[in-house]
Amino acid sequence: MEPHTVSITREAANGAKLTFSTPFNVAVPFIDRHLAEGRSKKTAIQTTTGVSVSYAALADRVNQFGNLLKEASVQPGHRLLMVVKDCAEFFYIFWGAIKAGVIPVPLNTLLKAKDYAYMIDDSAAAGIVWSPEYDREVLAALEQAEHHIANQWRQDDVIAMSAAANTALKPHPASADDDCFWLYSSGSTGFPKGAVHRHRNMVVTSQQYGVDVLGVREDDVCFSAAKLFFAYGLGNGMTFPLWAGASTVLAADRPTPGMTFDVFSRFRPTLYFGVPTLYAAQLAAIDTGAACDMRSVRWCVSAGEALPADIFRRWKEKTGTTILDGIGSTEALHIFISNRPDLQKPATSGKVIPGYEARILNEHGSPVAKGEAGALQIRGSSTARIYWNKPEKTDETMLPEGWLNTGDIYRVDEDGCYVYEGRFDDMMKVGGIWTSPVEIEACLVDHPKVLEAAIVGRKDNAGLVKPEAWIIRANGVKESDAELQVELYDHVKTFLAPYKYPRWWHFVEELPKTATGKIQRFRLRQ
Ligand code: 3UK
Repeated sequence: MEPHTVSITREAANGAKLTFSTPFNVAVPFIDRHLAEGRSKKTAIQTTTGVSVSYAALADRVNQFGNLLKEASVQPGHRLLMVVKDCAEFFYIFWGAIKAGVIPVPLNTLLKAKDYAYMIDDSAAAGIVWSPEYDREVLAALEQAEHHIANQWRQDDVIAMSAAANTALKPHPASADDDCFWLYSSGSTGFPKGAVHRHRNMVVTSQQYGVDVLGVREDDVCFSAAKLFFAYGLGNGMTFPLWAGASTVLAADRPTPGMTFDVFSRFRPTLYFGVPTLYAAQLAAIDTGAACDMRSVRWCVSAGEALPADIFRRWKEKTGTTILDGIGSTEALHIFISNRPDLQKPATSGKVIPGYEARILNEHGSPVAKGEAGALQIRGSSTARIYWNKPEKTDETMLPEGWLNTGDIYRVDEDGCYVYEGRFDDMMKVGGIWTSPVEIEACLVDHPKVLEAAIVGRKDNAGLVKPEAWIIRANGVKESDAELQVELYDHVKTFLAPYKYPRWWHFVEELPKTATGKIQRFRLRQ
């Protein structure tokens, strides 16, 4: 095989079989291949701020950024943290790093200084790039962290510097199984875990889900409301279109109904990727008269949390398009069980995607009886190798023989469709993003007027989970419930990512506890 290539053969039952050359650097098939295949002039990226980037320009900018890393002595295997908004430069930085053998680590741009400080220390990164929008939290994190990052680059400066670099770069001779990039996943204790992904993993998800399930093709225009720093957005908005030689539309601003409707009419995307909370907000906007023209869209996709059947039906009725719900995870990189263009069952996650296997186990580790709920494990060739520096968490999640413990409770219904039944831990998905009750509780208890706090997930009117707070006031606190609520709301908004604030507040005299003093969240939920 030619270096840095993938061969795809078909197996009737198992979908595509992928074989990788040695050496293999995944930047070559995702970026450089398109020049050899005649797509130099084709638009790879459009942005809502009017930027348009061809495949040829993309390849040049990727090489320049890779060369800049070499000039700065960032070595193969070193980590490069990215706190970068959705923009063309995200691609140059991410792929330039990979091509040079450096490990890019895109971080959630909604986080706060203490979160970034943790990741700086955990990754011991050699470099960090951030968009100017995140100056405040990133600069504070660089102050707080113990690890000193040698290369601290504001996005605009480093991109300007790289414009002087050579536009030719030899790919670092990695192999398909080598570490390629990381994505942090939130832990139930509030400490994020860096999932270490290999060079082959983005090829596997782009082919097995992107091409073989969704049917992404060269003339598609992808638009992901979920940002690139999520595994979901990274696939939707970057690797799927690049794999197919298609194009993507990037928007840096917050995904609101207005912003997305504007993108639909200006850019005419053919594939749209959202999360249930946004579909619910878009439907509410349509109900109050907002114009949403979806005629260009072939399929809509939903992931991150379960899509309520009611949203599926109303969306189809109001927009004429179908939402394909699928479950994916940061650890699996993308969707592994999904509804499909030729099979949709609302209120289920659909069926296992060819190329993945799934099993549902009971508390003794044996397969459950037909139709019973249990622990969902999956196996496939896109799953993360380990969590960085977390051997115990790795052992709980990355199991022998390639099985991945999802932490989800699932059952299989009479049609063979997978039905989501909840989580084993107390983790919640809020707007499709992991939220730890422990982290919100710790933040509330830090406030001098709070003695104890408990957070549970509660469903709102659309059937989507949001945090609900139960608070015991500290001794002598005189404020009314309403006054205290405002104060605590401001406190949480200051110290935690914006989606983590409680939507309902209760001030109580005591909290239900176990004999060992652990809060019984399940009793508060009832
Ligand atoms: C939950 C779902 C029911 C489930 C993701 C698509 O969400 C993604 O990754 P995360 O690491 O979270 C994974 C967890 O989220 N979940 C996701 N999708 C669904 N539950 N129905 C769904 N459709 O608990 C899962 O374990 O943030 C989604 C692609 C890539 C992703 N990383």
